[in-house]
Amino acid sequence: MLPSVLIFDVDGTLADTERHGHRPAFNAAFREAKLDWEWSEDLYGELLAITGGKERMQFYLDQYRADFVQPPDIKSIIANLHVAKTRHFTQMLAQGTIPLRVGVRRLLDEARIAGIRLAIATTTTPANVDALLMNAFGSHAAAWFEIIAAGNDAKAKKPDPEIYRVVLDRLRVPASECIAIEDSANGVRSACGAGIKTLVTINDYTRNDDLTGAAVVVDSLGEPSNPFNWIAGADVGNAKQVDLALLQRLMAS
Ligand code: XBP
Ligand code: MG
Repeated sequence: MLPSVLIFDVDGTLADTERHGHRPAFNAAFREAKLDWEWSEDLYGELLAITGGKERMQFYLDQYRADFVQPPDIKSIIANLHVAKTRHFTQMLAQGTIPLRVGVRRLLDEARIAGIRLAIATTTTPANVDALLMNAFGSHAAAWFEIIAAGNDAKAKKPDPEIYRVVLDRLRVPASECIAIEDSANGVRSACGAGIKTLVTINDYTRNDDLTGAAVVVDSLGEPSNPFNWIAGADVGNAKQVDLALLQRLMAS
């Protein structure tokens, strides 16, 4: 049996957006506001423990900047910084500097041809998803996804399962008919918490994450000319890429 629905995470899964996308966009917003906050690649790896850009900035101040006296209106300062950060991030996407990960386009095409329903479950801001889809696939791509659940669609962000439950509710499908595609521990906890079988494609920021609960872990969705490496979980046989045959095998495992 094939899954009826594939639910994709966005950041780190569809594209490697964090290191060379969100991180420099945050830094650009900080510079613009004349703040001496600068997130290195290593520091950003630690900050990724917290999902959501506004939540991540607050975490940084609380945990790393005891020297910064937080004014009473810190929430609105962070909200304004986040608006600027989203502007920088979407501009970077429009410049085409952040490519899709290996195998993403191929798997989306195969799923659509087979009539598998598609959805997105992400903690990122909706404008970021729109910009990513628009720049990677063109204006018609948002319509490929029946539900795009993002940002404030869930009160509690990943690792809470709420965003996946929102998708299941709106699609009116049981978790048992879906497969989630994620890249991180927070994503796995969220999808598995909603009872969804989860395939993980790790990236450089998440390769040491605790991915307990994932059905299978690979290092990309793979292509015939650029096969994935199996990391953990279900036996994938001789598979070189995540395709419909492998999804079918996962559903049965
Ligand atoms: C990734 C995130 C997001 C982005 C930043 O979530 O944690 O916070 O880093 O996005 P996912 P915003 O992998 O679930 O897509 O700044 O728009 O919150
Ligand atoms: Mg992710």
